[in-house]
Amino acid sequence: MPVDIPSAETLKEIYTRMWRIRLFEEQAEYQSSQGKVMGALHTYIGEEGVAVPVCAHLHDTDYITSTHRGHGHCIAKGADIRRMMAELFGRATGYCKGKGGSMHIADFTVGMLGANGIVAGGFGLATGAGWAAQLRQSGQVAVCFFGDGAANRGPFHENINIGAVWKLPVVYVCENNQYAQWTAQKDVTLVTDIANWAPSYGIPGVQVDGMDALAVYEAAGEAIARARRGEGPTLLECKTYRFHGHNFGDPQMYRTRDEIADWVDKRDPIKRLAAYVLEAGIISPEEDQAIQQQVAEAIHEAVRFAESSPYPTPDELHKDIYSYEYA
Ligand SMILES: Cc1ncc(C[n+]2csc(CCOP(=O)(O)OP(=O)(O)O)c2C)c(N)n1
Ligand SMILES: [Mg+2]
Repeated sequence: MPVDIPSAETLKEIYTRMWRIRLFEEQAEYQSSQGKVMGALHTYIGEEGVAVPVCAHLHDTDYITSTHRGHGHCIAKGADIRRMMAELFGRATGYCKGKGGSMHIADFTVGMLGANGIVAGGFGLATGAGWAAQLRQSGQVAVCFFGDGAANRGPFHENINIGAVWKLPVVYVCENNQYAQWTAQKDVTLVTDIANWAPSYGIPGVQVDGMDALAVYEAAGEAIARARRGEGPTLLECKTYRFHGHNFGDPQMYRTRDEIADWVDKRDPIKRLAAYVLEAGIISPEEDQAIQQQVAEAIHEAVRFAESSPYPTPDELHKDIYSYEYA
């Protein structure tokens, strides 16, 4: 059992946000099956125990960078689910005016610097945000969420190295769900414990059970406090599992039903936190029901908001596009 247990208020908020991710994405998958969602959809279901307790230590002024699997990060950092749903529906009221879709949602007002379709694309952004915070001496921290697959790309090594040398206030959080698309991690690297890379760059590497929100809360708290003290980055590896396919519609031929059932039935991070908060009397069974109901209602409201919003007009096509012309 971790030593650093969140306050009852924080625990309720963590629990609520984990449900918000789960139900938002179940709804998004349903809406995808109805042809309402434009573009690809990668769900975070099963991994809620990572982003939510990490972000519980952050202020709106702190930064996070995300991945192609970004809804969980957005919701954990406090983004508006109505604008998120509208973006998935391709509507003008969405975060990117309906022109970006799931993989480009950002909300600078809460420090969410963006989902990212480029695997390992968040490293440079988070490291740069950390560098800017250091130059400003603002006390802000940047958290870079990334997958095990991203750890096999160059930006992982380059950014962690420079972050370590410059003692930047960045925490690199690996969501090691053991698969990159349809490829098992063990088939493409002999270093399956990502935290083991940390000593190569002279920083602490910490490994934690990513299905245990309390353990993640404690480990993230230490790493974020260290970054705020100016002592530099930590590489925090959270072992986790995505319950659904890589993307919506993935037939999942690369892993067995038994393996999936083992994680879903025995290690669901929401069930696990529910068991703790109910047992400890922090949330009563009635409150638990009320939380789930309120979250479900808010998500239905987000769907109504999205459906009743207009599509972007054709003249929006060439707006918000940046290009540089060489002379
Ligand atoms: C630079 C780059 N290469 C390949 C892809 C295609 N791609 C999309 S997601 C993905 C797997 C990423 O795996 P991981 O980093 O473990 O994240 P997870 O999907 O498991 O959350 C790949 C290879 C991409 N989007 N960008
Ligand atoms: Mg992965």
